[in-house]
Amino acid sequence: MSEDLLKGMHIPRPDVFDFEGITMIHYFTDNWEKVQNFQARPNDILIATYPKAGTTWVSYILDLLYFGQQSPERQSSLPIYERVPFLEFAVPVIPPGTELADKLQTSPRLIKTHLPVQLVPKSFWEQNCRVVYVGRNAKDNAVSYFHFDRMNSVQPEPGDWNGYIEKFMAGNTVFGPWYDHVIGWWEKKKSYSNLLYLFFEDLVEDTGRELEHLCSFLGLSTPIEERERIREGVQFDAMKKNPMANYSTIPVMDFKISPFMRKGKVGDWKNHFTVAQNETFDQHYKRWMKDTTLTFRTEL
Ligand code: PPS
Repeated sequence: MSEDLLKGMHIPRPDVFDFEGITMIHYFTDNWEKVQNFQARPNDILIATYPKAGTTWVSYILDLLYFGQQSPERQSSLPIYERVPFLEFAVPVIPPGTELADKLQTSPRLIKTHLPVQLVPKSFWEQNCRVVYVGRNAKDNAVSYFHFDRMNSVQPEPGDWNGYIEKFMAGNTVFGPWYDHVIGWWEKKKSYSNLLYLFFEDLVEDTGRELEHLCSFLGLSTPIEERERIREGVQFDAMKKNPMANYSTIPVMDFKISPFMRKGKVGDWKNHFTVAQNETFDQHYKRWMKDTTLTFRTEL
């Protein structure tokens, strides 16, 4: 599709509805039959996250680990959302995620999803695909999601921040409750060994260490110098400047409202939560998370 056509395209804000027990919008369910019947291949790598947990960061890291040495044209002209198709995405600004994934020429194919574990197409499990899950603490995740919903017309209107936290706590943000998402994938890890569970906070704390972690999970022996180059290339400031990684080429986001690469910090929630909001959130959090061994850091 030509850039001019894309710029003129009006994407109406969608309504939410219940879909298989989670809050959804039609942009992620319109292609559902093809999503559910998607044929994964044994060497596919699925990058799974709740929205705004570090998907693009890990996608770009994996892309560079596997294909960073490929042609300079690829590095300068193929945006991340085409390198790593978003499986359930069905917004008429780019081809549906299933189609982009089917057309990928690279091996392994890197595929992104925000689906909760129970809705992932079964072929990924049947093929024993490797899965990298990224979790981010609920407070920063909620803040990031709020700003994303403000600037992205594919998402429902977020309303004000106070109402948004209520919605987040009630599990009514798109893709359902953050709580169930992070726990569902955490539980999956117990029965499915091909799953690496990473944390956004760990990536911020020591990207190099997490890169090593990824390489060992994926069985990659990327030379140290190359790993160091990748570590530098995926720092927040570098990615923010990089049009292939910062989503500036997709027409549905208004960076004047808020950029995709917004802050990239742990603890930004402190600039948003009032003391009262924080207390209510903490109490609610304890109830939802009381039965899990999963813990998150809200500051470093
Ligand atoms: S999406 O739309 O769900 O795919 O978004 P996602 O990529 O999961 O999350 C976007 C947030 O991740 C931050 N980000 C980074 N932080 C630090 N370093 C790097 N390299 C990096 N890349 C992306 C991005 O800034 C969003 O978080 P916030 O808190 O809004 O800044």
